[in-house]
Amino acid sequence: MNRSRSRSSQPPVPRVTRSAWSRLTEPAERLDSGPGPYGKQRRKQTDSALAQDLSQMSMSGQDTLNNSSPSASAVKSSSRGGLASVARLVKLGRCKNVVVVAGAGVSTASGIPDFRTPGTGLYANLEKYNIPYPEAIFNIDYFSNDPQPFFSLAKALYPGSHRPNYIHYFIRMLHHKGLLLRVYTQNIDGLERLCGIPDDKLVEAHGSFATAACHLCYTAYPAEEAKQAIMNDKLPICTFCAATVKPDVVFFGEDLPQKYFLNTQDFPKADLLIIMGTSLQIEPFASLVNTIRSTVPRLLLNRNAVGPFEKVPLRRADHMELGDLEDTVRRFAEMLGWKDDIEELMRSQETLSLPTLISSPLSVDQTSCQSRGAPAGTETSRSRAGGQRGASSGSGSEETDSETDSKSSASSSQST
Ligand code: CNA
Repeated sequence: MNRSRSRSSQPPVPRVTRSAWSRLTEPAERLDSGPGPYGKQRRKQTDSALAQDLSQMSMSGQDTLNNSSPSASAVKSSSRGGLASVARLVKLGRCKNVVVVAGAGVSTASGIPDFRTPGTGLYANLEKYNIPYPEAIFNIDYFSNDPQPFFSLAKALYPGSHRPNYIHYFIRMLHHKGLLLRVYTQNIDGLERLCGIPDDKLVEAHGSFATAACHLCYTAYPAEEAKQAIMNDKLPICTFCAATVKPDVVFFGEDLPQKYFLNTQDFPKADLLIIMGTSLQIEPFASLVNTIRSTVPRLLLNRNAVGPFEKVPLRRADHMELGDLEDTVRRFAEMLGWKDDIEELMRSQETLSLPTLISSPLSVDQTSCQSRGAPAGTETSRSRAGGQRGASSGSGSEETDSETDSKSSASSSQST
């Protein structure tokens, strides 16, 4: 992706840069991370404070996992029926413009570790990358100086070795039912595309591996060639200026893709916001959830309370369901009466579309075992969730659900 060139050929848009923030900051203050004098000041502080932020974040991450603390149990008890209440609203036809905000927790059931889960998160396992602090691996200035840590990590994250899980297909079912206005994902694993969510319904806010460009002059570079170089421990080099090429994953200090700005149209229109598997610690993405109208229900599905859901009492339209995301989403699907539909959708995608995108597909039953780490050959009651597997590239399904074609094309005309 050539962000510089796209800026010159298109109408100017506000510049929003990805940054990390301290969870000790109040949500209202977080809005200052965008353009403007306060945002500028925060951005200046951010890089120099990254190392300090790290200790603040890991401390608070452990706090929120500790459900025995008074605040955690108070928050949990105020979730007002969570799933069931929201399922009722959906069934009553009150939610027809659903926005989903997703994070790395959506893909852990596919075998991809998140960032901050203690023990298994990537940040807890970074010694091997030889970096001074975890965020350095996604810091553009650090990359400019030494791209090796990111490339080592990229080898594990490149799309093609993992497959979508039940949660991805639940999001696609929202689209299939004509209810999905947009999914905003921070994930860079491409699994939303791979499960068949059409491009016009998807905002990959932190970029993806689907394109690549020089990190200095932004000259586009063939993504497949970049992948081959990185996989073979070689540096992809810009043919124009000889600087290092990187996949168009958004680093701290880089602009978010222009498509991200669809949020200014979508969030005022939304009638339900579902927040899934994110710690809401990366700005400006985290503040998106605060831009929805206060009367619109927000549903948090996560292992622990995050962002505005850490406050007691919850906002009156807020609901949350804490626990394993895949379990929660399966229960939600059952309440909605979508269980069979999702299984059918998964079956058809796994047998018809995925094999053309990923080599040597597993059978549906094999994938359900893999996704939860069950021993080989063990049948589980869970249906057809995806899992980790060896594979080649996966660029995403072209398939669009026919019954929502009209809605898709209507919204794609808004897309940039
Ligand atoms: P994060 O900060 O690691 O937070 C993940 C959140 O999900 C945490 O609150 C976890 O408790 C929760 N979680 C994890 N697994 C589960 C589960 N099984 N059930 C319920 N909750 C769960 O990740 P964020 O997405 O908030 O941070 C944003 C970063 C992470 C983005 O910039 C991504 O690029 C980056 N990332 C992406 C991937 C990916 O593409 N799959 C993987 C790792 C990191």
